[in-house]
Amino acid sequence: MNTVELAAALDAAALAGRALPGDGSGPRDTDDAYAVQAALLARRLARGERLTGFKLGFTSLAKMRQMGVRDLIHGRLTDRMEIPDGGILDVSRLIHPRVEPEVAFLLGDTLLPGGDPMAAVAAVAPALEVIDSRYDGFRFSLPEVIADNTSASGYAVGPWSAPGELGNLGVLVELDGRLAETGSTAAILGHPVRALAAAARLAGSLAPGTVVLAGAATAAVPLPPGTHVRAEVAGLGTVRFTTTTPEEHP
Ligand code: OOG
Ligand code: MG
Repeated sequence: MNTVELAAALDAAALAGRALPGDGSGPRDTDDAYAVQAALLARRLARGERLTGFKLGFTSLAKMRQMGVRDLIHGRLTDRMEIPDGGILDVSRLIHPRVEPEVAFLLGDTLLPGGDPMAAVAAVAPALEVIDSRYDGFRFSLPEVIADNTSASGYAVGPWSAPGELGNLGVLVELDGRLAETGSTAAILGHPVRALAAAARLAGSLAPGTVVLAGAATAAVPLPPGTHVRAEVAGLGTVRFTTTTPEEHP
């Protein structure tokens, strides 16, 4: 398949909630893969979605180990992917969603490569990312996951606060009040600010108002229907949402 066909196939899989086989018919290399990702986002923007953010993936060893992939990847966030803090996530059209705890940065100024990336940051917040690979069994090559907008599906951001120390904050995720994963923001490239610097380098420039997700601090957790999810980042606060139950699905 060529770039346009691959983007269309990934888009259709996401809309239908049906996985594609990771059968090697995907993009050949990472350049190819980012071209597919761009074509996929262009389709969605043409349908009325609006870009809201930039995300990094595989910034922690926990995630690299879980997925068997070693390189930093990046994707885009849109307004349609926003989950209100304390709100409901409709999981009826998701394939095999997982959730992971993250740190979010809100840019107050243009973020450019070089210099102190925190100078561009207006606020920070605890965040939850929902990922849902459009590839069967969450198994993919590096080019495939890049083309698939790095498995991005949704994100919730907790209360924004003025940036303070971020280097080694305790992180936890609970499902229905049961502890599912614990970690530290130090798992994110040693310090989440390094993820921000990487975002600047990879994006070239990011506009004020952009949300940057630094990447998961722990492995991702399977996200069933009818579940209350809560993440806490020590010193930053809490973010939560609830997934719909099968009875609520049409
Ligand atoms: C890719 C997404 C990785 C992260 O935070 O590391 C990611 C995947 O795990 O399918 O979002
Ligand atoms: Mg993530």
